[in-house]
Amino acid sequence: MKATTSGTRIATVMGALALAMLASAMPATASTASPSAHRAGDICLWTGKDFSGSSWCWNPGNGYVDVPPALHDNVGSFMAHADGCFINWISVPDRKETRVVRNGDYRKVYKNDFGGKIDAVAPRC
Ligand SMILES: [Ca+2]
Repeated sequence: MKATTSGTRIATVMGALALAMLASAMPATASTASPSAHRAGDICLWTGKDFSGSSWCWNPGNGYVDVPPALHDNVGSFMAHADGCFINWISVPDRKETRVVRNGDYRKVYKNDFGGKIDAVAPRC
């Protein structure tokens, strides 16, 4: 009887593990299928204010990335659904100006601020 009970427990734990794995895999699948430009987990940049104009999204999994030419020193607005870091290179590779970006941060008008300087995005400063 005792053996049966522990066997059931193991099966329950395995079932819970499988569900947890499925749940953690779901957001990635959903975001890949989303037609929206801004997916969960991304930091998206726009050339215009109020999230208008050309846009580009960065994901922490991309690592360090130089922003596309259209957005170089030309970010009008941004929305962050991930933590990251905006970088303005003063002198590569040792002098840079940075801004920490937190999940949930956004700016409708950013060009008059650091958006007019952004060269790259990275997972951390
Ligand atoms: Ca710059």
